Amino acid sequence: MSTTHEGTRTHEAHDDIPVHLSQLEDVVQLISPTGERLSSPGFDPWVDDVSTEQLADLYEDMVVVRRIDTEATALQRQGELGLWPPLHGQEAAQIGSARTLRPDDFVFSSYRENGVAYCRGVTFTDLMRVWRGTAAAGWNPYEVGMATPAVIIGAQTLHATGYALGASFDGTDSVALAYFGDGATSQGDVNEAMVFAASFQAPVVFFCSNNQWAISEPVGLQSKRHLSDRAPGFGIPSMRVDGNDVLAVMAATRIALDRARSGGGPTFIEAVTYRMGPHTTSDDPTRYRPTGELDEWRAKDPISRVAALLESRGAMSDELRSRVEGKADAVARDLRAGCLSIPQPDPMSVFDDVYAEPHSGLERQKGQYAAYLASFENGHGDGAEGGGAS
Ligand SMILES: Cc1ncc(C[n+]2csc(CCOP(=O)(O)OP(=O)(O)O)c2C)c(N)n1
Ligand SMILES: [Mg+2]
Repeated sequence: MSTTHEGTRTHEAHDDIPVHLSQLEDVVQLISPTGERLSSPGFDPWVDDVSTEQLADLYEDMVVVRRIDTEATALQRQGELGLWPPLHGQEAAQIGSARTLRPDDFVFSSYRENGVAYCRGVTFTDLMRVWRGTAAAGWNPYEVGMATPAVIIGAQTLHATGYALGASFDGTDSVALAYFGDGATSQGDVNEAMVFAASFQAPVVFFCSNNQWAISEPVGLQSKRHLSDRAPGFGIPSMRVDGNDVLAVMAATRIALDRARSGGGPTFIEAVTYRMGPHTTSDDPTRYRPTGELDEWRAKDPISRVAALLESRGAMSDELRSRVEGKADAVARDLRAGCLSIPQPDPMSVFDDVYAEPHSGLERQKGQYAAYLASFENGHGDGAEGGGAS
């Protein structure tokens, strides 16, 4: 394997890579799991400017985002959300990458990048809409520079590549960043996007959060090599970083953004992380996850290693702890209030905005649904007095 002066990998053979890939071997790491600042010559210059105060801000972001996740999970368990896809464990991958973006860059994500949405300025109410089942899309993408999440695995990589091409045709240096999972790399769309991006040198960053699982399928089953090794076959340079290390993620994303902005085309980043929770609140990982794996990854927690680094620099004060806790508490309160404030839409509005023009098939379905709703005592089909509560 070789590494360029920028720290990115070229496409030489890797015959020594083990088949079981759920380990942190062969990754770029700038903060060890126990909080030591490690050196990596190709990556250090890209985060030299990150001061201890900024590191504390990244720590705050990660704690807040974990709290968003915990609160949303509680809301789902309390019947206020239909579903929630937890990001617990993936905070550094999301914060480290999203905090490097400019407002005029554009994010295309999967359903799990709720921490990225937080960084882009999506409001808590908007974040909750789809999971509460009250909207098909929660926000206006142009207001925050982030498309609404794709549930169709990998589809957003095509959107990102197209957007990136458009940005370069417009003569801007904005970059599109596509977030997707390890499982998505087996999807046709992702492979097509990489071919297209390489052919036309689109300013797009492919950010793969390898959280070791695609629902119940381990990454080692779908790929016998590191996922980052796939990209060079498309002519796309790649990096494999510790996705639980906020600085390594930040450095890699900055390298990729810089290349894209300066006409160097796409980059693939594999952020090696771990999904500590279930796939969604409908999943039970104890049915397929090997015993001990969770504990193994708990020891590599993205938040505690930054806390340890801050501690070693004498920067982990009671004041910082209470500031961060206060912020997380406030965010959790706002998230809950925002969720509960979302009005129940009129059931018939589900037919709005599906087709540009009305047609007989739609009218027939509307009639059938209206008759179904009318068959309930309150005429709303939800058993609630007046149909308002959920
Ligand atoms: C095209 C398509 N196929 C299958 C699914 C069902 N599905 C939902 S999530 C998922 C696994 C995705 O795994 P990964 O890409 O690793 O992302 P993660 O959920 O781990 O973040 C699958 C197969 C889907 N949503 N879209
Ligand atoms: Mg996955």
